Amino acid sequence: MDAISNVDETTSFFDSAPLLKDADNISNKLTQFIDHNSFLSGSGGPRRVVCVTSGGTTVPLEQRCVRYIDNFSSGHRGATSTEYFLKSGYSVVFLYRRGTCQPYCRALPDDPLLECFEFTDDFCIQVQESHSEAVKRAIREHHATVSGGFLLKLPFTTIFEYLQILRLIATSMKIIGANGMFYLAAAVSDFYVPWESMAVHKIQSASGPLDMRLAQVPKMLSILRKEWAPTAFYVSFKLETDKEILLEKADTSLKRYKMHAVVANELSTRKELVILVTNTAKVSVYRENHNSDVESPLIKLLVDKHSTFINNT
Ligand code: 9Z3
Repeated sequence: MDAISNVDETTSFFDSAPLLKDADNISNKLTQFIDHNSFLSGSGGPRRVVCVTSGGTTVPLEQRCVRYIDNFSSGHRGATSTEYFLKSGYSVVFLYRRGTCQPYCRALPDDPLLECFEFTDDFCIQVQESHSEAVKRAIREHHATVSGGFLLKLPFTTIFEYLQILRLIATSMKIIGANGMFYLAAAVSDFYVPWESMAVHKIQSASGPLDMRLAQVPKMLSILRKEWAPTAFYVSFKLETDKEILLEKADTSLKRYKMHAVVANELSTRKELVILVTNTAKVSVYRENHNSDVESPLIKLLVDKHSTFINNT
């Protein structure tokens, strides 16, 4: 696709998207967050900020949405990576799908409120001994990062919300230049139903089989990289289920969108192995053992690459 038609498609995507509720509030939070962090110093320079995207976007089929198409992602990668970035001295804007995995909550059971707490009488609710270490750690670390102004969490559900918020984040991160990083782990829809051609009410099954045409989501990676925040460091993800095509697709993505790195992963092994693809090498990154996270060595490598990028800029 040529550059002009991508710009046109992007403009029409945003013009026809439903208005983002809370846009002013999100913008204010972002401005405050970036202002606060640009006065802080990190290891050997200004504090770095990374935007971590996490979870899958939905594509509604009706304006008063009953049904939608979803993209697979538990949010584990984004939440875990956020913890490692924070540990490495970054501040994080965490753009996540509502209801998916959250930083510092990985060690908690699925329903922490009901499974971690018990009440002995009507005046006393307490944490069960077996969960107390995990609950303390989650609350302590989460509280420290949020109250220190190092973690800003912004939720999305639909592709429309995701891209509108991503644009707000990118425009506010523009001023921090090379100290900014985008780590795009969210699973983003490739196809969508344009808002103006979408059924308003619940589609009726009595009308027979459903026949619908989906439009292609404009290649936002390209606009993000070139227009919204052109001086930042970019890491995108490539997910495939067929490992024969994974590296070739990652390489194409690296070149087409001028990414600084692409993390290639296969669905079934994504927690054990990722391949970091850059212009100079393809490096396999493994988790150390069953109890460790592949994100630990991955973020270490990316932090180093980001440092080199900053020094060369
Ligand atoms: C990824 O590849 C992530 O690593 C996973 C993480 C979604 C596999 P989980 O959230 O899984 O821990 O369960 N994210 C990117 C997926 C994606 O849709 N990439 C697009 C593509 O491959 C490019 S934006 O075409």
